[in-house]
Amino acid sequence: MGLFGKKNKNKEKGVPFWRRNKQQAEKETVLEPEEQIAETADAEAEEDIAAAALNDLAAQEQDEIEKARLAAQEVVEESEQHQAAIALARQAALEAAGILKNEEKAEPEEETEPEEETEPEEETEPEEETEPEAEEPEEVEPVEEPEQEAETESETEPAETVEPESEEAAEPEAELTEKSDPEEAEPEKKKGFFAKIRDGLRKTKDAMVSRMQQVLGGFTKIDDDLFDELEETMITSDLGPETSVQICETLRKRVKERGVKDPQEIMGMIQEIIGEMLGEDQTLEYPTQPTIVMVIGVNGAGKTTTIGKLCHQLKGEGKKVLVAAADTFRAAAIDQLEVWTQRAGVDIVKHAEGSDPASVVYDAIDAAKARGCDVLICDTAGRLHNKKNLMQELAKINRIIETKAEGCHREILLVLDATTGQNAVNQARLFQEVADISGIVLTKLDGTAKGGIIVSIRNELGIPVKLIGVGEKIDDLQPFHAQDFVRALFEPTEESL
Ligand SMILES: Nc1nc2c(ncn2[C@@H]2O[C@H](COP(=O)(O)OP(=O)(O)OP(=O)(O)O)[C@@H](O)[C@H]2O)c(=O)[nH]1
Ligand SMILES: [Mg+2]
Repeated sequence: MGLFGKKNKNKEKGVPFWRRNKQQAEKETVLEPEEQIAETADAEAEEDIAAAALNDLAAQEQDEIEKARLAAQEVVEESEQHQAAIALARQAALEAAGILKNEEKAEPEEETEPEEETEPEEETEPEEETEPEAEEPEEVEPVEEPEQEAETESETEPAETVEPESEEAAEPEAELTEKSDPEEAEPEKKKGFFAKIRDGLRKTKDAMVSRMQQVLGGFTKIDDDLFDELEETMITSDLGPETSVQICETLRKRVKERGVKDPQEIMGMIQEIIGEMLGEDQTLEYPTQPTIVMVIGVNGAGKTTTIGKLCHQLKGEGKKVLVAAADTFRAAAIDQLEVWTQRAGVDIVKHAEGSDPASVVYDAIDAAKARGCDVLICDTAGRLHNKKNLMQELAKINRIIETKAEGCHREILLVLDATTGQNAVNQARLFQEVADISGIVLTKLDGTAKGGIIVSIRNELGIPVKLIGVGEKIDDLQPFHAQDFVRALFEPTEESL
């Protein structure tokens, strides 16, 4: 008997529910054993069926879940395999292009982006600004004992943190010495100044001068089309629109004045005009003791490397050099600079990472004076995205230099990466607004076809290019000589050295 049958039977009674229930209960207690057994068996069978159905459902669900899990796992594995394949392919491509090394080096620079995090430190600057002397006693003590200071600093700095950096950085140096030690070293030296620039500018020559020559080779007479094509070639070879237009205007005038008819004469005239645009050479000067050289520029432009090279150069000239590690923001920046100073054999003044850059400069000026240094070179943190920070930091360092090194000759060198082409010119414009730039160091000329920006920097911004970087080695920094630059670009490659 089912459940519904029981209910119906109870309703037929027509008595109050409590009595009905009671009667039913009594009745059930007096059921015949067979009847009772049958009813229990029915109920159990139904329960068994329901339980089996539930079990089936659960098993199915379990199967589906397992299937979905396996499918998801396959997708993940496939994607991992793809990622690994992509990474391998990328690495192979980079190695083939020979740029993996550079990219690896660039990584830490990218990491420096969260410089804005350092803002809080800058917020604390005002207090220090007003009382820079407060820091002086602690810092000045070692300055009076110059040799000790350098030692103390290197002692306080955990050697372990320096080692990895120096190992990494030392690698290229080892490579360099390997390259420069053997017989190759001699021809390398004999190659000389000019040949090095010429080698460094090879790509720029191909992109700029060779293309201009191609244009001129396509004309038998000088007309507007020739000037138009020349102008276009100049613009696309990183001379910049403004400078290209100016060069072509002057060229038109001179062609007319001199009655030039042969397109082949044009090349010499362009060389002449560019040479004039570059103006007189201006080199770094060190008239006071100390002379203070502040090195600024965006991340990765080559500031620290340039400082290392410059130290080496100045040391070679017998000058006493001190370096201030005023890039206290980027992780490992101080260690990187220290490796360069060790290579060059010059002293460094450094504080802990994250400390106030102006106070490093403050101490370094004291140290430079106390040690009778000829040149104090200050490394600074790369800045671009945050003009306000840049202004604040540079202004503060400037104030320190003005008060602490009054009367000392100052050079503010803006380091620009030539591979960034016209962007470098824009950077120079930005920095010009916040600093009194006395010269430009154009780095990485060796790896770029965009060397033409030297002309637009000089012509459009009026800032002289004082130094050029033509490689990563310690002796790959050269004073900029406009005429050498022009010759290296325009004169035939076959020219004897
Ligand atoms: N090929 C070439 N590479 C250069 C030259 N100058 C610098 N580099 C490389 O450019 C990279 C960045 O140089 P850094 O000196 O660290 O640049 P930075 O401006 O100090 O960078 P931040 O400290 O991050 O602001 C390094 O890998 C250097 O080896 C150069 O003249 N030629
Ligand atoms: Mg640096």
